Parts: sequence; C-alpha cells; structure tokens
Amino acid sequence: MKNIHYRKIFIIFMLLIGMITNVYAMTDITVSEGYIKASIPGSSITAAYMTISNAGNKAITLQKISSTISDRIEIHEHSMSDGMMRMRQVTEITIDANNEVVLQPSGLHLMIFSLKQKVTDKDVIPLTLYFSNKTKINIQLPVYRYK
Ligand SMILES: [Cu+2]
Repeated sequence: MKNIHYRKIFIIFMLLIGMITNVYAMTDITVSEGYIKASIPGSSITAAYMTISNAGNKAITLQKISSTISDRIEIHEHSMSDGMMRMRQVTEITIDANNEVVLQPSGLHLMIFSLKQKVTDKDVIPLTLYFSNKTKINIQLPVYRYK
C-alpha cells in the first residue's frame, strides 16, 4: 500500500538524519556517543565525553581541541594515587590502529575551562578535534544534565 511505502521512506530518512547528527567520519576517524555535561550554576568548568574510533591501519593521536565556548580545553585522565582519585592533564590521546578510545566519567575526558557561556541541557556545542595526521574534525555535541 502507498501508505506503508511512505512510512518506510520516512524511517530511512530519519535513520540517515540520525547518522549524520550522531556520527562524524572523516578519513579513518569516527567520533560517536559524544556529549557535554551541563555546567553547574556558579561553575565555569565542565567536561566532554565521547568515543573516538580509528578504522585505519596506523595509530593516530588527538592533540588539540578547540570550541567557541572556551579557549582552554585540556585532555584529562582520572587515576588512583594513594587511594585517592586524582585528575591529571595528559598531552594527547593515541588511538591505536583499528581500535577505539572511550572518554567517560572517571576516565579520560576533555576538561573545558573558563566557559564563555553556560551550557545547559539540550544545547548543542561545536567542538573541533585536531589529530596528528593533520586531520581536523568538527563535531556537534549535545549537552546532558545527567548521564
Ligand atoms: Cu578533568
């Protein structure tokens, strides 16, 4: 029936939109599952999380991150030392060939300092990731209050 046909096209269309908005692929690098934590009132820092996949046969390194919301975005890592959870800055993240690195709470994350604006639930924030092979990826990350 015609009606069913239209519904099928609609579903395919929505799937395509979903792929375009959730996954950014350029060369061998894919960023998925990305989000930024909503900033707490009175605080000017927050963090971003995502999965970075490398489908290529060479390791690749994330070296720099920029965004319109901050001039200072660092790569951080949580680690246990003397029984305490500590954060430390790392200079880069290497994604091995045919592998992925997950940035998540209590692990690797992007620390966003000196926010120029509040980031609240349902905002969408642009970020640019700079990699060792001169690849630059622009992504749009949704903001979530809890996740
Ligand atoms: Cu941090």
